[in-house]
Amino acid sequence: ITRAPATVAAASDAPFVWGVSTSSYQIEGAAAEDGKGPSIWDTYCRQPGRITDNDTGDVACDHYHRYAEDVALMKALGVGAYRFSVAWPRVQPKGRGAVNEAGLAFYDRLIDALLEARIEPWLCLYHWDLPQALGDLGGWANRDCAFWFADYAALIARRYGDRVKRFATFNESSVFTLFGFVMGGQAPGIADRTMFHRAIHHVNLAHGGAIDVLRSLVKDASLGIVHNIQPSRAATPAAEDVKAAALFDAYWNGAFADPQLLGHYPALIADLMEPWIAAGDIARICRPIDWFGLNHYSPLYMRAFDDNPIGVGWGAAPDSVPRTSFGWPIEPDAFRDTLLHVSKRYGLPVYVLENGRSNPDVVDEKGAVNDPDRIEFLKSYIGAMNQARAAGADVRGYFVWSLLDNFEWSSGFSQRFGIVYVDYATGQRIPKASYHWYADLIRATAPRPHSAAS
Ligand code: GBH
Repeated sequence: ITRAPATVAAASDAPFVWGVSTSSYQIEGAAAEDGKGPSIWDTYCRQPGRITDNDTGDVACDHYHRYAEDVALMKALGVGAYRFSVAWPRVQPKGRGAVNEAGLAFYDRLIDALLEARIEPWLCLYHWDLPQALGDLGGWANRDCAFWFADYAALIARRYGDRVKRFATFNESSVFTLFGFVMGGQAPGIADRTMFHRAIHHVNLAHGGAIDVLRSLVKDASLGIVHNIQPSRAATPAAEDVKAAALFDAYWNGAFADPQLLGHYPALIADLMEPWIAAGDIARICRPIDWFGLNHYSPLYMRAFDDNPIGVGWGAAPDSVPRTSFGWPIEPDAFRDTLLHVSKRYGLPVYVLENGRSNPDVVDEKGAVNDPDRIEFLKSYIGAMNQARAAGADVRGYFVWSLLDNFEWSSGFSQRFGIVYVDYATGQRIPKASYHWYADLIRATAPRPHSAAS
């Protein structure tokens, strides 16, 4: 059989991994089932007006009950890996103390099904659904949270470390701290600069502590962190906007990755962080890890803005830049540049753990979902990734966000990011055209170990 030539040339002999990503609160549902405790997102969604149409993740994709079908979809897709997150309050309802066996058993079933399908599980410990009981104690603004997180990491390591080797500590720490404590739009939804700075530091401590725990408890562990790195550009040439974009860059791109991997806070925020740093903290935070997980969608356009705790707000991209239906700029060149930047700055193998776009997808008369815009987007971004690889970026994998349409945080179910359509009324899954396109790409580029020998 001859296929179109692979669009991906291997930059090295290391096998390149194709995957898909999801997160617990966005797909699982079963928000109060089998002993799961509430998370700060369960609480936040119940505050009227926070979420588009006042949607919640109570049911979402019902993945908690339909995980076997979702694993079958991934198997047919041909992905080698699946990144998911564990809902901390599902396995430890109050975030510390008693564990919930029924919740732990769910991830056993999921992991076993993945292994059976020969899909490598990539387990992320934290994708934003903090147990509400810890939120009540100040959440990430409370330094103790870092140590509760280490205990949770130990629970996960002991339970799944025989079968799971790939672990990430946090997904997009800059996003959940900035949106949660500064910009608005995410739980806990408190605008407070001091809490924000404390949260940054405590998440960093939690990361370092969890890395140590995972390293000591999991044999042959491969450990990483997931950051959303986006160039922060000034929305206008005005000096105050240029300054605002630089400050935002320090928070968004540097406040976590730099201390974790380089051992210091970015210069622009070092003085602000100083009051929260205790002796020995930087050494606790900066622990050796094995890879850098990169989420990337678009560059940022920022401006000076008086009315929030850091004085930086959202600007707009130039009119000439095309956008998704979510309004996000489509700029694959920025992705290429970001991959080169991250690879060089941190010197780690890079895995793209999220990339994709939302689209107003609909089911047509034939029951199919055609999403040519998403295919175009994925083509151009994967093309940009390959340019970065050809230019020397050590990129080892690419995961589409997302396997399924899902609960898009403050936008509720109004934004569809899946390569599989979900009918929320019935739970029915319909693979979109982009799913079939991605399956073909994977088939055309995956290493075929058996054919080489003959
Ligand atoms: C990720 O966050 C999350 O990890 C995931 O849970 C989420 O579902 C997914 O992406 C899709 O949103 O208006 O042009 O300035 C993404 C964080 C932060 C990315 C804001 C885009 C600005 C777009 N996003 N960002 S723009």
